[in-house]
Amino acid sequence: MLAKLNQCTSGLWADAAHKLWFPDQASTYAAESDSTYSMILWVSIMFFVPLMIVMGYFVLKYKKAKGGKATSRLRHHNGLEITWTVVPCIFLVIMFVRGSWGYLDMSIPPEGARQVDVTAYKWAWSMDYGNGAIHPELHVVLDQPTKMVMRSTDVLHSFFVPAFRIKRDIVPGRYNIAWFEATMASEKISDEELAVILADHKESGDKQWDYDRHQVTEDGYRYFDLFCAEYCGQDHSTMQSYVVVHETQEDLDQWIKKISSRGETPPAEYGEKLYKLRNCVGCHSLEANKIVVGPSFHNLFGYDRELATGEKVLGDEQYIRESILDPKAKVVNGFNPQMPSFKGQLSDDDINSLIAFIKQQSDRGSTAADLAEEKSADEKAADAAE
Ligand code: HEC
Ligand SMILES: [Cu+2]
Repeated sequence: MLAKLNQCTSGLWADAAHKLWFPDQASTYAAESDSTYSMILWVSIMFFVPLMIVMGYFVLKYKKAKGGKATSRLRHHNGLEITWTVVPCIFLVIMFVRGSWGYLDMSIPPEGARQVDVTAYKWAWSMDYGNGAIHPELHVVLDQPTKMVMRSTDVLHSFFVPAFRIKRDIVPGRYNIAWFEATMASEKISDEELAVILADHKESGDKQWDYDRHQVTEDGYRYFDLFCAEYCGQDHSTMQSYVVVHETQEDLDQWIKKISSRGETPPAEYGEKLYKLRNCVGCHSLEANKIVVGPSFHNLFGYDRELATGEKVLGDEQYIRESILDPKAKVVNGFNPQMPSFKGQLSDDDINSLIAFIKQQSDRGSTAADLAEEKSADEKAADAAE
């Protein structure tokens, strides 16, 4: 009987309700989750509304008239007592059973699921696809289970993709596992359309890719939203990412290859890319007097900084490297030690690229070696001219 009630509560109600106010159903969980939700909602409404109507009616009907006498209380009615205990109980058991089925399914990743290591930190996401391929967007393959091993480097965050009906807290100090299987691929727009959007982006002068404005990723894919669903501090509301569902494994592999290596890109240019991708931009501006959460990168290189301890230290390669790997070792005066460590998240080459980029932001960015090189190049050019 349970199963039957179950069935009839899911289909109808769920269908009508979810189209009204739910996002796409884009994972294997979505339909089941929605129907459980709708069932609980409608059962609650079914009890709440009649109860309130009857209560209101009785309040009026049995209102004590002025000067009238109070009537005696009704003591007991077995039939009523049993009915209003047993009937809600049946509904509660159905809710519990359906909830547990869903929960168990979400808790146990199937074997052979593809793994992505997810790191949440104030206030961004970083997805590690292995072999140094790290990106803030989550990319997965259609109809294939993806298992996420998630950790936080600072406070409590929560992984939430509404279209997949998946939400999992990320508690610092432990691994938090979740999995899902996407059932709706992200459309890829044509190269011509993408070219128009890229031109628009360039023209806007935005430092970061504006997903809301462009409605596609930088690679031209439509996406599902990924939010942090746990209030985690100042910029919690901007702690968003984007999920792209590739139609085939090859398509995903190609994308991973594209993001994984610097290749021929010059270090400073690649450093700028990392500055955005790893969300340094969320806390460090490039303008002289603009403080976001941390100090600006403008004239960081080659100048003295004052530390919280009162010491002075020169902003050189060694200091920047240490600041990235072990930010709490030397805290800049006037700032909270809010920066997450990027140890194990950036390769040596990544760090060198970032340093090259930070150098560019300083008028003392050219080191003695650079100057000597420039000079010898000038001399060579002069020699050649003669
Ligand atoms: C959550 C915000 C946050 C993020 C993200 C962040 N930082 Fe920081 N960073 C800070 C704060 C706050 C300070 C100053 C306090 C300190 O020294 O720890 C700082 C200090 C620094 C310093 C020393 C600056 C100086 O003026 O002496 C460097 C270099 C630095 N960060 C580089 C980076 C790089 C590179 C990234 C990205 C890979 C990054 N940070 C990401 C918050 C952040
Ligand atoms: Cu968060």
